[in-house]
Formats: sequence, C-alpha cells, structure tokens
Amino acid sequence: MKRIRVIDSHTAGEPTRVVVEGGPALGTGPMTARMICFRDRFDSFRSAVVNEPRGSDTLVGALLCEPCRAGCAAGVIFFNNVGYLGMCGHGAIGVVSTLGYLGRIQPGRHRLETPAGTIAASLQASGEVVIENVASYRLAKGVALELEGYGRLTGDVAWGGNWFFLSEDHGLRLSEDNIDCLLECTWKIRRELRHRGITGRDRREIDHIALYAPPQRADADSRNFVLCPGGSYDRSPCGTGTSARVACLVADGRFGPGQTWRQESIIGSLFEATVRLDQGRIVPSIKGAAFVTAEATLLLDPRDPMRMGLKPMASP
Ligand code: PYC
Repeated sequence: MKRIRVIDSHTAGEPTRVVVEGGPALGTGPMTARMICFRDRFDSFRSAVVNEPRGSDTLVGALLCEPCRAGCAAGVIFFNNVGYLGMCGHGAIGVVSTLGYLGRIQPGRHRLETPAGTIAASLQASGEVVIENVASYRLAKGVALELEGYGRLTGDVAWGGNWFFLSEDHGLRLSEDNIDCLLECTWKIRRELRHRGITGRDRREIDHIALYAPPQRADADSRNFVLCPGGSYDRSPCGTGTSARVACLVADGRFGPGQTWRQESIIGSLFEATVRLDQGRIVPSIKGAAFVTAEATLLLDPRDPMRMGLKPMASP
C-alpha cells in the first residue's frame, strides 16, 4: 500500500492539497527541470492525488520539494486535474498557511521557489498571507474575438505566473446562477484563441480565461469569473489572474503603486492586490487567507484499478 501524506486547505473557497510526504523523487535541479521530470515520469502520481475519486476538478495540488536556492523555505510544484501550473496564487497562500500550520515557518517573510520563479511570501500574525508574485505584464491589448452565440468581444493577453485572456466587454452577468453560460463562453474564448493561434510568449497556450464586471460587494473594485485549464472555475479571485489584471490596469494608467485593488471572485470572496515597480517591471502582491481543512494519508492500494485517479470529464 503506497501512502501519501497531504494537508488540505482552501484559500477564499479554492482548495489546495499540499503533498508533504510520499511524493516522487525529482532530483535537485531547478524547479522547471523538476516539473518536467514530474510530468514525464510521474504524471500518474499527479492524477492519483487530485483527480477523482480522491480529489475533484477544482483541486490544485502542491508538491513540496527541497529548495535549490539558499534562503528559500521550500520549493513547490503546482498541478491540477490536467497538468502543471508554473505558479498558483491561491495555492501559494495555501502552501504558506500549511507550512505555518506544520510549524515549519513562523510569521514573517519567506521565499518559495516555483517553476515560474522565486516568490516572496509573508505569513502575518493574523494568519493572512501576502505573496509577492513574479513580475507580471500585458503582452497584447484589445484582442478582438468573434464567438458563435456571443458575438464580438475584446480582451488583453497578460502574464501573471500563468497566461490569461482578460475581458471586460463580454456583456455577461457574473453571478453564481449563470455559471453554465460563463463556462460555455470562456471555453469558446479558449478554443477561438487556439484556433487563431493567439498565444502567450514562446507560443505558450493561454489556458486561463478571466471575465470582469462591476463588483457586488461594497468593498470590492471588481468581480471576476476565471476558467481554469481543466474546465473548472476558480472559486477564489485567482492570484495569478489578479496579478495579470493589475499589470493591465497599470499599463492603462488605471492603477499604480500606493493603491489597493480589491478583486471579488464569482462566489464573493476577496483578494487585495498592490504593485511595486522594479526597474520598469510590475511586481504584484496578493493578500488573502487560507484555512486548513484536513490532514490525511492517501492510500494507493495495488488491488485498486482506479488507484491512479480517473481522467477528468471531457471539456465542452
Ligand atoms: O490563484 O493563481 C491562482 C489560481 C490559478 C488556478 C487556480 N487558482
């Protein structure tokens, strides 16, 4: 019987499962090389941890690794129901809270290594976490798409640790009773981007689609809906998406250092974002809270034909 020790948490409603023991040996190289080794040699481990019957399409996994840089509290590789994430904002907040829960870190400033780069994270005495993300930027502004059944809309292509298409002029109602329509529209956007060959830098696929609208909460600046790569939607306001969003706002002169952007999610949870400029680069910080929900040992029984997880349902 293989045993995998995990700690589950949620950040603003979005779940994270941190693998603390029993993960694959990925060597001691840079996090990108370890992520490739994970993908090429141990992908069934990813599926066993996050896919049904143990997980769900919404769950993001985080494999804790020994860092290769001195001064980092941990290395971490994020993964989901279909693959790997260079960075994950809600997941990083979940990892920091989990390390605090385990007593491996104390309140204060720490660093985490991810495949997208090294990020800083502050665990506050209140339990809230601020992550200083990788530098974020807009690659393209006002890309126009024509979607069957939805007409014309425009959006920006931006990097916040993952690639995003961000649209404000979609005309859809961002509310929980409209999820089916939001999923359908964002899938159409993703397919149209692929069809038209519109990508991020280095021809990387734009696999996160974010729609924005005025907030419902009085204390928020905006509400969003974010389609994740495997067909689920982010219950949190999406840390990397909020980073991409503020990078676009800074580029448009609508936001800047010293200001706070409050991003509401589709379920009404909140992240706060600030930015600092570093030699012309936009460096976003995202503040949120995560709560540990379970400590568990996953069991992979060699007699169980579904021990390595089920394939997620086909995307619409
Ligand atoms: O918070 O960056 C994030 C994220 C990406 C996918 C799900 N959450």
